[in-house]
Amino acid sequence: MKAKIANKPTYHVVGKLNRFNQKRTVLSRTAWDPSIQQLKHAYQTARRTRIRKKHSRESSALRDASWYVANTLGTFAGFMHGNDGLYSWESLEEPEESLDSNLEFQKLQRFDPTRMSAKIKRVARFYGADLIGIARLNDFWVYSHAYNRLTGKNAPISLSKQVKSAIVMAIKMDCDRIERSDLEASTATGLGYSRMAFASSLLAEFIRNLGYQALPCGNDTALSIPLAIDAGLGELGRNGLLITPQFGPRVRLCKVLTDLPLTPDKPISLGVQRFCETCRRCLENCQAHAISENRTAEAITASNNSGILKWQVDGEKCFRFWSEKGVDCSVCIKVCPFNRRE
Ligand code: B12
Ligand code: SF4
Ligand code: SF4
Repeated sequence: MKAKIANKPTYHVVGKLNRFNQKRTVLSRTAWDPSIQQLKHAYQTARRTRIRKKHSRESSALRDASWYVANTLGTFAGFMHGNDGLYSWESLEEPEESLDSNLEFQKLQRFDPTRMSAKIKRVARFYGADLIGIARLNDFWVYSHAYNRLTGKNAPISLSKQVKSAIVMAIKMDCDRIERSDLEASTATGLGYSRMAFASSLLAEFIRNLGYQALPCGNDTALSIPLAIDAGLGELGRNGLLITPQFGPRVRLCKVLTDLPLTPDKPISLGVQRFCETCRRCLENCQAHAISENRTAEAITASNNSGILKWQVDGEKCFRFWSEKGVDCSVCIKVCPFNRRE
């Protein structure tokens, strides 16, 4: 399907929007909500028993290693509250080792934001992003609070008013692995997460070296899908995921929030929403029955955002299904007809 430039994003805001508290996501609830905590324990048990028995030692080793950067320097395991590890909002380099010791003083001046935007995209691609778009940052997509799963701290997020742009990057996932077993799909997912931490932290450091603020973000700090739609990377599908013209939903998303003056991209229209009305493949293939038949702007679980007309996904059912298998799932990516072979 051909992408057309649209004057405004194709999603429908029909109710009152409130910034979402990260504490309400299913992943955060694994730390404080007893009903979801149980699922986390079941997940770990199934992982130790079912997955280890079903798959070879090499397959498990490959899968676990692909998550290594994400789970360590990428702070995914347990933290995911932002501003930590490779996702730190300040450079981790010692001041005397960084390119310039007084960046504020040496801020790059007098440049054309449109040219700079093109440059940023080339740099992001060089660091490993497959698709890059720039959006004017809509505060509604920034979490109201960050949640630290290890400490239980739920601190308000307040960004500098100068941080006006989101550079959104899509990292494609391996097509063959997404199509094979759940463990192989999780290997592709893990590599995507590790590449996210790499690409976003390097791009942020590049921008800091020009003298500007840059906040690299993975799953933390803001909702990636609406940001990606605003940045012209694709549209929302029935499966609750961003559908890109190039790879369909087979991408991971990360972003860098910055005060570097940039020119935003226009959103695009692919006709996804109309296509999804009749397609229903994700709905029919999701064994957890987590994908909705009809669109609504109401939340269907404690972990949904209300106010936007969309096919809601029941994240509790989705995560319950993972916990039974002991591994995450990518079936709603695999079966989507927009997920084409390259
Ligand atoms: C928590 C989470 C989950 C939870 C479920 C969400 C929940 N309710 O808690 C669990 C762990 C179950 C999960 C499952 C999956 N996830 Co997930 N998840 C997230 C995470 C970390 C936070 C999202 C969130 O806060 N959701 C809570 C509320 C807001 O959920 P919601 O109301 O249902 O809204 C969803 C969508 O409607 C959309 N959305 C929210 N607000 C708005 C506003 C507008 C205007 C629009 C258009 C859309 C939109 O984003 C939300 C995604 O959960 C994001 C990263 C991020 N920061 O965005 C990744 C993320 C959305 N997941 C992703 C993926 C790929 C998956 C899985 C396929 C697993 C996998 N193999 O990776 C499944 C798919 C499930 C599905 N069909 O949606 C990708 C999506 C990439 C893409 N192509 O869009 C993301 C961006 C992670 C990443 N790094 O790339 N996920
Ligand atoms: S990840 Fe699997 S369980 Fe979750 S919504 Fe997609 S198909 Fe259903
Ligand atoms: S599988 Fe079909 S219904 Fe589901 S998101 Fe893809 S195109 Fe839409």
